[in-house]
Amino acid sequence: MSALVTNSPVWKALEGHFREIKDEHLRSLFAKENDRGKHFTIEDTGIYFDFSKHRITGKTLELLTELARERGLGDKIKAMFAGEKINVTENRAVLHIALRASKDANIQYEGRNVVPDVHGVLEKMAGFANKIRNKTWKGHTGKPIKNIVNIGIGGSDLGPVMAYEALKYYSDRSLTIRFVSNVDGNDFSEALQDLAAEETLFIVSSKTFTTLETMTNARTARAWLLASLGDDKAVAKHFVAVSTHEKEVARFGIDTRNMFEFWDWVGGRYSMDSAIGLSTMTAVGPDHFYALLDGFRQMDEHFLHAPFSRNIPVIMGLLTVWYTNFFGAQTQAILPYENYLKRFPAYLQQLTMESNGKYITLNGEKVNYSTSPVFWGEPGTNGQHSFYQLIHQGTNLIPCDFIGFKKALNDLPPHQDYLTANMIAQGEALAFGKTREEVLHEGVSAELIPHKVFEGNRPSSVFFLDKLTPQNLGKLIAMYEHSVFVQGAVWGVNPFDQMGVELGKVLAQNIIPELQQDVPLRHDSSTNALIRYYRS
Ligand code: G6Q
Repeated sequence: MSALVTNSPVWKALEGHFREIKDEHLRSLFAKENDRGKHFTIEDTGIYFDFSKHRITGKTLELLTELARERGLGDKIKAMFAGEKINVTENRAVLHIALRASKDANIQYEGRNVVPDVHGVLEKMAGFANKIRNKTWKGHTGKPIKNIVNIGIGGSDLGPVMAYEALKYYSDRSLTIRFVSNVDGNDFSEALQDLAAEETLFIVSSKTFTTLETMTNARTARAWLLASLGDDKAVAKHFVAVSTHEKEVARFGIDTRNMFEFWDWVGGRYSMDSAIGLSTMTAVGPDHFYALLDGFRQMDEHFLHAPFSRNIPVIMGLLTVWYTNFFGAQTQAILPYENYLKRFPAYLQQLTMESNGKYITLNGEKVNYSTSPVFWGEPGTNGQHSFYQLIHQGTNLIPCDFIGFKKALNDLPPHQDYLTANMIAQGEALAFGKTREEVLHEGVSAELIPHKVFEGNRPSSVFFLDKLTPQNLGKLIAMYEHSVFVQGAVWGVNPFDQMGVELGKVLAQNIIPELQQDVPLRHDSSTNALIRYYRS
């Protein structure tokens, strides 16, 4: 018998329940239940999570949490925290939770506690970050380092970029921090064009240290440095590496004493709080980085211990399943009302879609249901002046995550009030819309009425926090990491491999020599023609 979730009794019950409530409007759900706006909220770890504006009832939640139990979510969470090799297709443990474990924790992997290793690397990172920040790390000509350029891609870039932008307020403004990811040389050229080599240090971040884009950029960086400083010895003072592969790092010519290690039990997209966060720590300082880790840890503990019905990532993950598989929603919008979180949606795209964008289950069966929706978004209020139109009146149902903060980092009255008012108003308008009667009452002419009516009944969550601190950022990231885990558990896929990305890493390798030399081509007629066009 197939183990697909669609065959489970609770799934069948959810299908029946969906038929009962699918046409119910949020207006009527709120009318029926006076304190719905309080009832469907969870306040924990300093996050106020309002999920009352979702098309659910108490019964929906009961069934969804029952589904999570039936899918063994509790055991799966315990297995992850216990260091079991739950990434079965790569035969690896999934221990990003160990990256933020407290010093006295004991997390066993293959018979040894990994926590001392984690803290050893954190201390080494702090030593490096402090030397850069207090200007005692000198470049080849004796000048202190003013510019840090992180070279990495995917999981070795998106987290660091997002965190740097998110925590810029806390960063040392005497340092210039840049990121180069794309193999497109324009990325490198623009990032480096106004930097002096003698004041620039490259952090080459790559788990494997073999990724085409990163190694190409790293070699170009070395050539750029040597063109200016002219001495191979300069490399040791201007390059450090973050990797799991000591041999490859040495082969590149980086002194392995300047290598910051992480481990194969940390997935790329789950690695921003490992040594991959070296640029983040250098920018904001070790204390803020430790506060970030503390935020992650608080959410880990909440996820591990809170009952499913009060568990923020569990409810989030189950809501995504509810809309994806029952309402047929194909996308979910991430809308932070905090400009410093402008790269947060891009970061979450990788975390969510690379994790659960899979049609084969852990049992090797092909699914007969949708898995990860497309995640996308932009900071509010900018999005309101562009794509929100489609969310309000388009033909797709798009559940929205609003993320807001009570306090602004740069307090410029009345900006924060206006920003927050917009966030709250959008959720209200999406849920309740504007009826024909209300439009009529405004004296709108008859032919315009259908255009000005808003059906509403469009769901959203609000995540409200005090202010954007490193700690709160850590909580938000861990919250999404764990909600992705919940979705993966229900869908029965492995959120921790990335065969599609691996494919991309080899495909271009075949074509590179064919672009560079006139060799016989054996592809399809379209691919052959494109290669010939480039060559010509
Ligand atoms: C992340 C992915 C992928 C990876 C990059 C960079 O989960 O596996 O985005 O992070 O391909 O890989 P390296 O760090 O090995 O260069």
